[in-house]
Amino acid sequence: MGLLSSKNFKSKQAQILLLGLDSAGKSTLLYKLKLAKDIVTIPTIGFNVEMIELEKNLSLTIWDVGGQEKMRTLWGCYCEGTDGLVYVVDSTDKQRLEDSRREFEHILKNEHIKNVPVVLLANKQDVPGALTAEDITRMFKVQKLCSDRAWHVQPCCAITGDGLTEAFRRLTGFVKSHMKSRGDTLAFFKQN
Ligand code: G3D
Ligand code: MG
Repeated sequence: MGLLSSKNFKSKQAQILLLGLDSAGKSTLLYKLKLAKDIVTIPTIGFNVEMIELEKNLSLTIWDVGGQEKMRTLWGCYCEGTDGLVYVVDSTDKQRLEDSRREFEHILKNEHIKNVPVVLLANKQDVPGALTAEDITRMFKVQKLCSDRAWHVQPCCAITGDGLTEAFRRLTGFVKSHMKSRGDTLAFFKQN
């Protein structure tokens, strides 16, 4: 059993897009959540997909899309039908921080994820000198870029799992509200 239960009850499905530059720690955290153990990751070619049940009535299908330069051009193709975005940042990779920020800004402009909630993970907090969640929030201009949606920046360590449960619980809360408000809007349009 993982940190979070992965049993598949009859429940609502939410599609979660897990993005970030290559080596940010996406696959490590996905399997930490799923299996609660460390695994040796290999660079993701294409994508990994896992289903995780956080709460009885909502299961998350998490799409872990490769972050190498070539794959980034395809991120937009995975956006349709997304209910939540998790964006992972390697808080120690100061050289590529601007690349990561630029990709983040770019993906937020995708029409399919307009208003979709975002959880940004400031990963690798176990490494001395890592930028803090506050640093990342400021450098990524999250407040400004995400002013049209619910967002949260979470410090974490994908290897130990620290911060992951909290991050995904926040995400679940956001996603439920988002799905509900979208459902309410759809119901409104059906009625009128
Ligand atoms: P990706 O899926 O985003 O491309 P991976 O990234 O999950 O494959 O991780 C890339 C490397 O970062 C891996 O190391 C992994 O162990 C390491 N990593 C992931 N999360 C953390 C973390 O929180 N802390 C530290 N210190 N390392 C982390 P290797 O050496 O296998 O390349
Ligand atoms: Mg990977």
